[in-house]
Amino acid sequence: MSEQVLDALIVGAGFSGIHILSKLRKLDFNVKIYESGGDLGGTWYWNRYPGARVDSETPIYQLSEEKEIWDDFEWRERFPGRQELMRYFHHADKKLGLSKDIHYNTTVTDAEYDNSKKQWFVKTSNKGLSTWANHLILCTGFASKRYTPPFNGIDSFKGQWYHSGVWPENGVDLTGKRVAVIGTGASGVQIIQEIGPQVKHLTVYQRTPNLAIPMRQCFLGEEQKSLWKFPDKARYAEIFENLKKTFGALVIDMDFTEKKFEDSTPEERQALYEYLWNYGGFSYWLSTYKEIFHLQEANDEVYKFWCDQTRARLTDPKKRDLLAPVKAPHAWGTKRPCLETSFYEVFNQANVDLINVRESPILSIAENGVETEKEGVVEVDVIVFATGFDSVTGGILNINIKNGAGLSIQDKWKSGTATYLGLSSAGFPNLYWFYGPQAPTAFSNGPTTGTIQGNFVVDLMVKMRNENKRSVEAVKEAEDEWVKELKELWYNSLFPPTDSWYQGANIPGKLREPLNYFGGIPEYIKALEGCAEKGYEGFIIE
Ligand code: N01
Repeated sequence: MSEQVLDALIVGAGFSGIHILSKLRKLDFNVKIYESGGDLGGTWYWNRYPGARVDSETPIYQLSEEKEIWDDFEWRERFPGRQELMRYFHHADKKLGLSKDIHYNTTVTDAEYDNSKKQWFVKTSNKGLSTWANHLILCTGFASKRYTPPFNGIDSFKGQWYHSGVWPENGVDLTGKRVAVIGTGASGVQIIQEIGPQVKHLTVYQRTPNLAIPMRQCFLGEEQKSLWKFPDKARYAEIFENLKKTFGALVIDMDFTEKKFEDSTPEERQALYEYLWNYGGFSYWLSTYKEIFHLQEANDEVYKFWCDQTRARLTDPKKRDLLAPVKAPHAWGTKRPCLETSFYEVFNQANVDLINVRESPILSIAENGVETEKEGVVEVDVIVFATGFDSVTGGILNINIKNGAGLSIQDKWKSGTATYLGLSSAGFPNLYWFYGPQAPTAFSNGPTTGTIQGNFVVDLMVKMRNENKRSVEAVKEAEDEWVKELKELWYNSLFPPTDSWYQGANIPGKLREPLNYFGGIPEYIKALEGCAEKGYEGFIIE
């Protein structure tokens, strides 16, 4: 079953996918979305684990250009939970009629470019559904390929086990159960603090402490809105514009301080840290000193502040040393700092144990529990793998993508990911991706980055339509230049020594390389605008 030729096929119905769908439709392009899930929402469709909520606050974390959506949508929480986010996506659907152009439960498996037609042929897992498309736009997100470590014996486990990224739709009743959680990233932190008070016994397997900071979550009643200085809707358009002038598009009315770390007194710095600590949210830490990510001394000071605050919340000396060690496990912020509400207090409960898998590695999953070197088998009823994703590149590389010469993107990127402007790759015409490799992705607000990149591609498609052009392809030299700039930014920061998904270090065997652009949103916009103003310099359009 093959559809007519589409102007564009979009893969994925999260923020980026629905923004470009709606924008292209308004310009009379013939466009569809293929989506693996059974509903809108992208990452929020799949991440249904207990306590799932976003770490970016209202009103930042939403589509900004679709006034039809935000104008009459009321967020109820400062940091919206998964249900609230799904309510937003359903509201968006009602307003924009998105679903009529979305094929759900449709996973794109293959895409092959035909040089003579100048079109992509796309195959799916859905009863042979396939299509030709002039442009292929991957909105697969940075965390769609789940990672479960290949522990021995996993198939022999007689209880239930789940990955955080594909939690059962109807939930899992963990009341009174013995549960193991492996992993303490953003997903693990949220799961642990949510289920700790419910379960009979919880054993947490930690490899690296998460340097988590308080969320200061609240419901948005009128009183709280005034307390937290929530902006009036009349200011939304201005706020959305201002966001694009800040490093990560993650904070309202703030950015990195003008004043340098070394030009501030220790008292001034302490006062700023305390203010941000009490305000909540990690995004605001991108509003202190740029030097935190470049100067070890600045980073050490922030770590010490974090450590002192956090250690004071923990009662058990052994857990305190594991969760908030005096010596930093890595430079603060070089691995995603997560937000928490009661994560540390949960470890003060008698029913919660913490195992350091660096000292006592997991040997196997036994039929009745998790076996580690020192503890032997800890018996559990349920195991939760909060072990993350083959991030940033995984969603793209999951699809068998081949260019007109038969070269796969997997082969092209074997010795290093190579993109131009973090949204296209030489040798692969009419193919784009958003919120993926070599863009500001991990250091930015998803809806903003997806919108900026989407608008760039929409303008390019309009130009091509007006000029009767049919193919656009990044030039290898332009790509080399982008990768060089990206690497210079990365290797001049404190990020490289830290094992994180920011550089592929969380997946055994994955090439360690900078996967995100650390130049900030304003510089990224400048690069895109500069390219467009110079007639899409770095692309060949034919
Ligand atoms: O995944 P992660 P995540 N043995 O990769 C551990 C976004 N997100 O799903 O740190 C033992 O961060 C691993 O240990 P280590 C957000 O951007 C956002 O939590 O590698 N442990 C780590 O503790 C986030 O950063 C939100 O040493 C093993 C954990 O598993 C990104 O998604 C919520 C192991 C994986 O953590 C990914 O977050 C959720 C092994 N073999 C996600 N392998 C919000 O906005 C891995 N680990 C709130």
